[in-house]
Amino acid sequence: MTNYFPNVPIVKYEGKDSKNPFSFKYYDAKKVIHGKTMEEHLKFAMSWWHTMVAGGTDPFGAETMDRSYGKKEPMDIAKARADAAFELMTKLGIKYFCFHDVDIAPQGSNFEETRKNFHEMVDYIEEKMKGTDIKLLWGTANVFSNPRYMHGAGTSPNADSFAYAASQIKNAIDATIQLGGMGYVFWGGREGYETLLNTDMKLELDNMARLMKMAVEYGRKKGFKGDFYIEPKPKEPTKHQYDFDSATVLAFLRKYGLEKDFKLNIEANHATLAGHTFQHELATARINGVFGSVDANQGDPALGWDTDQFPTDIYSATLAMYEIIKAGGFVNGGLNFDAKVRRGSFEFDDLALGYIAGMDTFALALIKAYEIIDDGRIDEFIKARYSSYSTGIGKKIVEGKTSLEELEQYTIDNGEPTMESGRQEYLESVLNNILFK
Ligand code: XLS
Ligand code: CA
Ligand code: CA
Repeated sequence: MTNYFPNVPIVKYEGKDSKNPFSFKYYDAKKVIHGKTMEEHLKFAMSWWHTMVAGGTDPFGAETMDRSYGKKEPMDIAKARADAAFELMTKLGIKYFCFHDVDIAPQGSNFEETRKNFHEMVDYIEEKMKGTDIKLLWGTANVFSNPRYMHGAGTSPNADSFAYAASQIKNAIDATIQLGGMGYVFWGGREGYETLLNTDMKLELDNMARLMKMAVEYGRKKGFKGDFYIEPKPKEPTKHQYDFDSATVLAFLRKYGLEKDFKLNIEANHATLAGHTFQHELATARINGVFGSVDANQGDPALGWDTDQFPTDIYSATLAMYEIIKAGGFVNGGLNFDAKVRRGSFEFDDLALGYIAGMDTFALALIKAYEIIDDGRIDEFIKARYSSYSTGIGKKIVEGKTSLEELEQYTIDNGEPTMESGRQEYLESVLNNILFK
């Protein structure tokens, strides 16, 4: 193994009383909880872009982190990054990774050259995967950074940009299949608009669906058995992103008949940008049968943008795990840390410490979510709250066996409803009681 992270040991579970920063306090990979190991429940993944590539730039400043691993030539840097990625994943016990095409290989001077670099790096990574149990969670194409996508990709007014994006997506699907990935993500980076004064919204959405249909047809033809995902986000970079939130994406999928091939990849920070909680977005996906995968990170409530921080909010993470368990857990999906260290956390050690913090947060969240379910007070309360639909007139409503006329007669006979408290404060205290016991 390479030694790009000399201070980072093979990180082990040492329990909650350990003071060793390079140890897990809650994540005990092989510990069985409700019939599955923590590792199987959580399916942690590393995001290539934030971890191996991003150097900490922001609109006001240059990179603070060197991610060239002592190499000069673009292909040498790409290979060193792959070596470093496998070292880090091995040391942290992370078994999955996710990437965009542009993350793993340098751009050439034209499409063909870029494609050649890309496939060379896919082969390189395939080689690295051999002899490890590290897998690809999902692949995707970056069709938002290059200037040719300034007006969008699938929703660009320029058909040549659309075609370019389609070509990138084709190659990224090929790579996903080659590396055995079970997911392919569409995050609509610039699929949205700044002003309706220059936008044909209907054509843009129709075209986006056309691109997705072609991707499904191509992927299935090539033998891809996994899930396609849309990752909702309400804004940033465009003012209005078309994939605003889970409910909006669901309506899009159903309108264009894509709901059988697509599920959702829900990101915590995107949920909060949409004015929802992470739990709300997961619950919406769950009750509509489109829960797929998760990008676990968090925003900062005092900042209105996508800060992609490693998740440490145990309250939000626990309620997210509660939803994920209720959705039946991950099948093809997993828990990708689409998270980056802060610009000031520029040392290599910080990367490992960021992942340890995030993995421990979700490990504890998994334990606590099952405690909530086993405790039963919250689920029983919800069940009891709707018990009027199990008998009498409520049962008739649910079974579709009544009418406005009958309900009117019922109301005349029944009079005013007897109301019951929603007990929110009590339930929040139950949650605290379980979290901090
Ligand atoms: C950006 C998105 C992006 C997707 C993959 O906000 O989170 O990183 O997950 O393109
Ligand atoms: Ca994401
Ligand atoms: Ca994000």
